[in-house]
Amino acid sequence: MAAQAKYLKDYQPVDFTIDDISLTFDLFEQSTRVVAVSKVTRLNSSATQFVLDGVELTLVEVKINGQKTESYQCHAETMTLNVDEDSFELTIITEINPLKNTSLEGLYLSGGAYCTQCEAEGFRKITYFPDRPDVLATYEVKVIADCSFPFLLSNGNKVEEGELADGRHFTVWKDPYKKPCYLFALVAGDFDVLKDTFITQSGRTVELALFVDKGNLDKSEHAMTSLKQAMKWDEEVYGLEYDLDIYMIVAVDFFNMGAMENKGLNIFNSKCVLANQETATDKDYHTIESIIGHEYFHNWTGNRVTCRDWFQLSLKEGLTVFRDQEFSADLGSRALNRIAAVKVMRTHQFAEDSGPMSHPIRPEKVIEMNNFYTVTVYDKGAEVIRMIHTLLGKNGFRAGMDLYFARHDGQAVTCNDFVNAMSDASGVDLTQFKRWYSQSGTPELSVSDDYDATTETYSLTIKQHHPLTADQASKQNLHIPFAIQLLDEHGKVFALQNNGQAISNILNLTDSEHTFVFEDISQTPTPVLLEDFSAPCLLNYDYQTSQLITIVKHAHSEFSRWDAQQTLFTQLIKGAVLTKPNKLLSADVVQLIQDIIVDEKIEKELKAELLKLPTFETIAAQFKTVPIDDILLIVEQFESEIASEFSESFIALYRQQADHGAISAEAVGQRAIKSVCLYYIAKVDVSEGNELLINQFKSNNMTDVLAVLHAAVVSSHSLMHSFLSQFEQKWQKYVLVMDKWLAVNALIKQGDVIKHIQQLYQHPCFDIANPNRVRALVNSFTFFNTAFFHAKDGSGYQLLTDLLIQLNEINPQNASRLITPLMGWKRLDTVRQELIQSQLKRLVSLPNLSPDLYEKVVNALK
Ligand code: B3K
Ligand code: ZN
Repeated sequence: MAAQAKYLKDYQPVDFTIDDISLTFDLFEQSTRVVAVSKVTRLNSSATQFVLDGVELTLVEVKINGQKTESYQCHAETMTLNVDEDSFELTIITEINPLKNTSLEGLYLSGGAYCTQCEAEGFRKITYFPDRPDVLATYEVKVIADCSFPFLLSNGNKVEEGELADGRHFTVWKDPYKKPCYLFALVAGDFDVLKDTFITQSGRTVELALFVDKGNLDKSEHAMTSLKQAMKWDEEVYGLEYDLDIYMIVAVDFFNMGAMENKGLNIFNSKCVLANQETATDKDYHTIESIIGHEYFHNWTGNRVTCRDWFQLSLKEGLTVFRDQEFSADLGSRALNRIAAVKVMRTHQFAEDSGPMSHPIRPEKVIEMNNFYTVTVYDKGAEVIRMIHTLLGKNGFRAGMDLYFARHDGQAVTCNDFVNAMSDASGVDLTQFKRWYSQSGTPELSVSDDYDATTETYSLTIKQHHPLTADQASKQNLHIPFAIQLLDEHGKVFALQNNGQAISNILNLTDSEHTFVFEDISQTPTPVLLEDFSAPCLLNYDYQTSQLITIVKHAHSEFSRWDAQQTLFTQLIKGAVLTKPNKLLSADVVQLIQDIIVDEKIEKELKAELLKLPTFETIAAQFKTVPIDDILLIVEQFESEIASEFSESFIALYRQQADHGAISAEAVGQRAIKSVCLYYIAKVDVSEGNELLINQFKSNNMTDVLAVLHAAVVSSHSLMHSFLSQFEQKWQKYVLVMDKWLAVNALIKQGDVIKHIQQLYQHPCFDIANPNRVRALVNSFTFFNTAFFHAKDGSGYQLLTDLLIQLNEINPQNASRLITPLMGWKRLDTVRQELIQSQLKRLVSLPNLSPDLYEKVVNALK
């Protein structure tokens, strides 16, 4: 039977709810007994059947008010209980097999420790329960296990513990806050613990505990520091205080996502916790800070106020991503954080929104909910919140958040409830704005302008256009905040005015076309358009190269400078794909790059960004049919020209960077510059450059070491093999670092690349059941080894599909995430289209295709 779709329009409140549940887990690897005692209340007096979800459970017994009953029916994924009381106690005893559970959803074993993952619909793999987020209950949990598992953890506060016979022991946990079952968590294992405390703004002391695999305490400090910073930030910016006496984080190796915000007991992928200078890059440090913050911020946006149904996922995810982005921006560089977020949008979200899985941030139709933890729901969702922030201003937004919590604390609500609180608190009309929640696709904004020197007026005409998407056949105009700045030739900003009245630099677009007129503009201005990426849109404006150079060199906004550089390089590459010139670098671009290299005022990390070309996807987005081979060729040519033109400048710039080996922003900036220099230096295999590579490879800092390894591999440098094997020798026992090695190996561009990757499947550190290992190797290949993944003999597509067929049985969620690079096949040339289609057909014909892959493959083949 094909998997069934669910629709937002069909939402119905529950007939029965569970207000309180007591769970007892008697943990055994292959047969864990779960006793669930629930207080059930009938909400709809005419209902006589209580339907509970349950998957892969062995049912032992059902009791109503303590009496064994047979008055139920079990179906494939539900149990229907016949009921004639308004409130009763329901006892359900089930058995589950954590060892066999490779889906990493429900209760499973990770490296010998028991742990759980219940979002979105994993609680049904633990016991029969109405597994939906609008059933809010208080939980008491008893965990029983062998004493070889010293730590037995669950949500809330520990209220009891003790010894039992046969070398077993137990703990009892009580969570005073009502929560949906997706926030339930249990962990049992042996760990090292980093402890700390945090004193809240009201003076309460909260215990903090970070549980890591034995021997990893030296890699846990950064996560703890990040947690304390997040707790403080949420108090300062939103007045939100933590509400339990203890906050626990457990790091596990087998995890499908980055982390999970279970109430009081976050479970993290170890890769998003563990870091020290030797083993983690500066980017890893940043990721850890942002994910620790993200999960902490969920305590209010997600846990205290949760989602009514899963279609509302962006209610908590879009908002929480926005909050974690602002947290990182306040802690570090606002511009760099914005650049990173916009890269994600342009590289991944735009592609998703123009492909077969296009969906609004509040989807309307879902087969497998796990397929909707997407860049659209998360990152475009965060952009939508950011636009609300822009429209309301800082104070209006804060008033909206305050009202949202005042109205909805302890409830399961909708995106509409959130937007209503925002508009009610601020008085800003968000009626048209709400369409962002229901409309998919990337809006296209076309801008034209006109300057009249005699009247000194400048007019800007902006049109919004909404291309149709796979999921929607009609589109409406959106309310788009369009930020601008007008610069003179030196980068000075013109005041915006009309009729003597100041005009805000945020223009409100609501119709298909608007013309804005600005007076007192003394010379043809250079417009900075969609400043700070004020709306998640594509922009069409016919920039002159000289205008872009003015912005890159003179704009005050660091983001705008980077953005103009991206536009400049993208335009250059796009033009070259069509004309195939012998030389790409014109004199003015050479001058610009040289100026950037020597400019000592530019912040270092920004300088590094300004010296990189746009991502493949950013360039590909410029074409209806993506000319893969041409883009690769031109990018390669462009980079080689930069590398040889500036080879001495890069070496000089490199030598200016002192080696600090620390975590300060300055040190991070220096490493970023050294990395970009080495990237170009490695392309010119000369002895002076090679010396730099060899020296930096000896560093004790992973950012430095990985930069060398990456530069050597992608340039097929003569030192590549030596570096790879030295790295492997040194780190073979530490899997998280070996993930970096796997990822770099997947970028090799020489010899039989497919065979090389197949051989890596056999490497002692590789484990197909571990999502980190698989993603490190395979995503790196499919996303970044573009030439070989898209090889015209189809071998790259086949390699991925072979793996998906295996993973379909082992871990469908992971399989479904890895299929992304095959989804956009309609935008490729006909040869590749056919090759991918034939692989998708292999998948669709599998007898046991999981709902996860089914939903994607069927959409892709439509
Ligand atoms: N809420 C979790 C993600 C759950 C994934 C379910 N497949 C992590 C987060 O967004 O914070
Ligand atoms: Zn989240």
